[in-house]
Amino acid sequence: MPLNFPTGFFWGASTSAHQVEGNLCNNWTEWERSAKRKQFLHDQGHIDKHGYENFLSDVACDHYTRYKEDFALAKELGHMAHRFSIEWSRIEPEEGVFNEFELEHYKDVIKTLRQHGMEPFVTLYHWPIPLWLDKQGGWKHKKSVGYFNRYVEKVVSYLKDDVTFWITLNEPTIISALSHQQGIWPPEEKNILSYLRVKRRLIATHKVAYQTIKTINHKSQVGIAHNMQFIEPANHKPLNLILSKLANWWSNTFFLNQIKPHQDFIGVNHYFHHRINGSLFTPDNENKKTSDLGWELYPEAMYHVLMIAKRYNKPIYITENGLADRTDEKRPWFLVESLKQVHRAIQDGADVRGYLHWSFMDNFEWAEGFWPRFGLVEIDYETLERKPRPSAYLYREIIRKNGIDTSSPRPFS
Ligand code: IFM
Repeated sequence: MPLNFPTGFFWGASTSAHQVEGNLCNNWTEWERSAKRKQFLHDQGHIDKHGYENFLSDVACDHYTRYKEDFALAKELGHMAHRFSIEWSRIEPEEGVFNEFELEHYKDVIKTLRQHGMEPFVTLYHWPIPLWLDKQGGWKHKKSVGYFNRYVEKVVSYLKDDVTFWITLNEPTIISALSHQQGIWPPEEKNILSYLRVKRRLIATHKVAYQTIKTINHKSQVGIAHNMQFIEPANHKPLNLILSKLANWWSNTFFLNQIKPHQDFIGVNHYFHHRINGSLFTPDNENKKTSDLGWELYPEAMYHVLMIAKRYNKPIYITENGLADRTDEKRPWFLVESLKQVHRAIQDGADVRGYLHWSFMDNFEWAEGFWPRFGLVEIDYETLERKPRPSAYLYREIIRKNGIDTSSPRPFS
């Protein structure tokens, strides 16, 4: 039985500037090159295992110069939409100084997408910040809301006629936690007060940016890409029920509730499932199937997060979903099974209007570097050759049919 998706459903993939463009100068590139980071990687044995280059974003996929070739390939692979991010440090390399050349670059990126019939989903902040802001304390600085708004005003005014879908912030709950609570990402802070302050500031940042974008073009559709996790109790013990509710509130609904009137759609980035059994920090997952990063592959979780998103009565776009799978043995199975769950959620009333796979191509996976391979398209980092994986062709078939053919199940190997 084929499972058909709604007419006009957006099929495509996502990337972000720092992970694919190359040749950047921002707080992440500085952190990647710092002596402290190098020492850490060395002490942990990561350099022996993966090589130091793995941890330096450097030229990345050189997407900055190859976007035309990449979009031609996306078109050939049937994509109808593409999510990418604009790099703040390119647009405003010095405080208050805007680079027209870079604005024109992104205008051409969007024009190229449109020439190929692809709808751009444009992210304004996908984690790195310009060095001048970093020196002032980044998101901890009171003025960061206004700084971001000034950048948004500049970019959106420039591109207002070319873009409908704007994503102000990518996964604000994740960047605030990993950078300021867990101390894994720059600036490596483990300070609960900083964490709460940054999270609160990102809420304000989104609200202000939302108003700015809508004022510039009221037809714009504005939201965030929110990391949504399926959190469930492992059993009926009251403690697990309470902890699950608490974690679900903090990770999934708190941020969305705070910005409720300031979003035209819910952008869902989905990767994780947590079975809570006595602890908020050590989930008790079965992990029957896992990705190359050891993350559990549990497609049913997609259904549950979409049903949470449905409560907001807004259109939903899946702005990220995917897995690290170098050999592409698991991706076909994961893709089809996840899409079955998307279909199920649509049947149950979720207004899902698009699916953007993470990622279009292999890229720089933050602290892990280049080794995790998330791409529908494989990158040979020696030659920068692009090579679609088999799952990219499977996805093309799904897009062509606007649905999944369940009569030929995909085995999981
Ligand atoms: O690579 C990231 C992306 O930048 C944000 N969402 C999760 C992806 C996989 O970890």
